[in-house]
Amino acid sequence: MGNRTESSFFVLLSLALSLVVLYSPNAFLVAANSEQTCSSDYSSAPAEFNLTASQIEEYERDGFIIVKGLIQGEDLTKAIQAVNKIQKRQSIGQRIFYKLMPTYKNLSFQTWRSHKALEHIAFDSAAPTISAKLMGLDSSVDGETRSLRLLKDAVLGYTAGDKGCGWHVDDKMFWPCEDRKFGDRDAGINVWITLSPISAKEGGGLAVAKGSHKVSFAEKAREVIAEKGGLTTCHLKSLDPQLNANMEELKELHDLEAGDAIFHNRYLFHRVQSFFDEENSRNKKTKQRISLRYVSAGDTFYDDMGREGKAIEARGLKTGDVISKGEAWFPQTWPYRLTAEKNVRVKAEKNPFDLLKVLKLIKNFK
Ligand SMILES: O=C(O)CCC(=O)C(=O)O
Ligand SMILES: [Fe+2]
Repeated sequence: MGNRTESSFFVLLSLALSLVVLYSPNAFLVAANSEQTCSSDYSSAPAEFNLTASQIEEYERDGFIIVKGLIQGEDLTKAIQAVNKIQKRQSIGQRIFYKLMPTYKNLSFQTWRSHKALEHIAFDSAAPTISAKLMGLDSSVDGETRSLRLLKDAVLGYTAGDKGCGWHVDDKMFWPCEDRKFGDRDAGINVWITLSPISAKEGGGLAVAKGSHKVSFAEKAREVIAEKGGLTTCHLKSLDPQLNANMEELKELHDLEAGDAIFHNRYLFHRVQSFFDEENSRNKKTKQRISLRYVSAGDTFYDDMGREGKAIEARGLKTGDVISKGEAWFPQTWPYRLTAEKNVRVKAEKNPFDLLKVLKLIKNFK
């Protein structure tokens, strides 16, 4: 190379390098930190977050922590717009279902696949970082860094008169994994983010049973619910009033602003808190929230009657397979998103409120 060509080559090279550093500040950091990382795998990293030792201690003891202002500004505005749009565009099947069983006015799953604002929260906010740190995934085991994957998301809107869901931990429909980690720190995390302000006095938010991820009667409560199959997930109160009363004793409610989040252990009992004054709450807006379920990549899949049909079909998933085998269907979120997974167009699962399914349900009900 001649002198001039050589110097313009280096000018171009350093320009290109500074552009890369400018637009993906974590790229080199991640590549340097993880042995398994190949920089072409790296797509983007979630926001950083410094958790204190006492937050981690609190999470282990109580089974949850509250993070104020997790989502703010434009991200919050766009998420609210997306969630309102989801509610407005509900299918006829879903509207009929709601008339028959008014559980939640707004209810939708895997919304990150079709709404950029919700995808941004699931992958780019600090939610994956905080979850990974609370689960202890940032300390390596046998020299290997563990990673975090998104199992499922849900959009829920609770309005006065809705039945919501009583004390429960998420069943296989919401959490298609084998139950192997009761009481463990890395059992998985449900990040419940309110998009509406919530007051503990008024109700309409999420109640949590403090410490229930570890108490012995929780095991019995899980068994009682599981005995009757998937349709009783929300009905502990009628199945076993005593166990329900035990859960009530652990109940905690919180005042929250839109964008605040509850990070709770996968096995912490939680329930909707209906409005204390239903009549006067009727003219209030629907309390919208999103819920993100994150699991360790090594957790194992559970095939619940083929419900995750598309993932099973595309990735050959069987009960016992590690979640990471699901690739783009259960995408990696931390320490970084994978380019290959981001570029796959994941086929959506069938709408659970498909008109035909709902009509069949009505017929069976009669
Ligand atoms: O928001 C609610 O009322 C219930 C949420 C819930 O059960 C969940 O996120 O798993
Ligand atoms: Fe739940």
